Amino acid sequence: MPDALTTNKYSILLPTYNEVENLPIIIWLIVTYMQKSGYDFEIIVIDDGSPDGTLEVAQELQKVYGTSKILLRPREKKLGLGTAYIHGIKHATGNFIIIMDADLSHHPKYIPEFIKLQEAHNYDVVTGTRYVGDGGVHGWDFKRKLISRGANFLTQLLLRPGVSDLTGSFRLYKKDVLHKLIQSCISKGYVFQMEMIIRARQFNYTIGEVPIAFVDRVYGESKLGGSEIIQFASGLLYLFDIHR
Ligand SMILES: Nc1nc2c(ncn2[C@@H]2O[C@H](COP(=O)(O)OP(=O)(O)OP(=O)(O)O)[C@@H](O)[C@H]2O)c(=O)[nH]1
Ligand SMILES: [Mg+2]
Repeated sequence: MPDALTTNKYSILLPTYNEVENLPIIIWLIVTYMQKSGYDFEIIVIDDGSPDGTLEVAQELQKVYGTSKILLRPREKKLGLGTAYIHGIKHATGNFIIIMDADLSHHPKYIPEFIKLQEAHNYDVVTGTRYVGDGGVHGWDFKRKLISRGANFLTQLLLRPGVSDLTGSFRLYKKDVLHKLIQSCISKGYVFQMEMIIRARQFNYTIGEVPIAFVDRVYGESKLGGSEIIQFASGLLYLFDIHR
């Protein structure tokens, strides 16, 4: 057994924009769960010039946990999530990449589960899902649940991707797989996460799923609004088009 304990390394990408309250907690949780399970890891924080001082807090955390565990790869200004991932991958020394939000919506306790499932089947991608088994969403109002469910239902209907949660962003990838997927994706925002899975299917990558409980952010601002819904609808049509 466990090969992963000796040879694999997991680079955890944390894109941040105004996560000053969340960052210390998420990093503490990641370190706790990763050390407990014995996997080799590094955390790469990609902060896009947050005005709330996230980067300064990240620098303090780096002093606590060490420069080999916490890598800081900041950018000058808010340039979006897609390019934040690309930027992070460039600096990743692991052969696996884990992508997660820094706002505590994605609990680090699931990371070892992702890794174990990946090892068991040699999956190219493992994705968290809110829509099967013990998965679920907490803290969302009815409108947001309806939008998320509706978006997912429509997508399942049109694209039949064989994966139950397309808009989630808590995932584990083989590094070369993620690299190829990001380069082939052109969507932005929520649609980006969906396109990643649709493309993964096109390339015949194997995908595993782990049920996760998703918790809405407590600190910081949420920004789902009408423009996201329109963006989603047009993105879905685009994916439907490339899918045929
Ligand atoms: N580096 C970087 N990180 C970003 C950017 N936009 C968002 N993030 C981070 O990406 C993660 C996901 O963004 P969220 O704002 O939580 O998006 P969401 O979950 O769809 O929406 P809410 O949680 O409701 O606000 C969080 O860790 C953010 O701090 C960006 O432009 N650059
Ligand atoms: Mg969030």
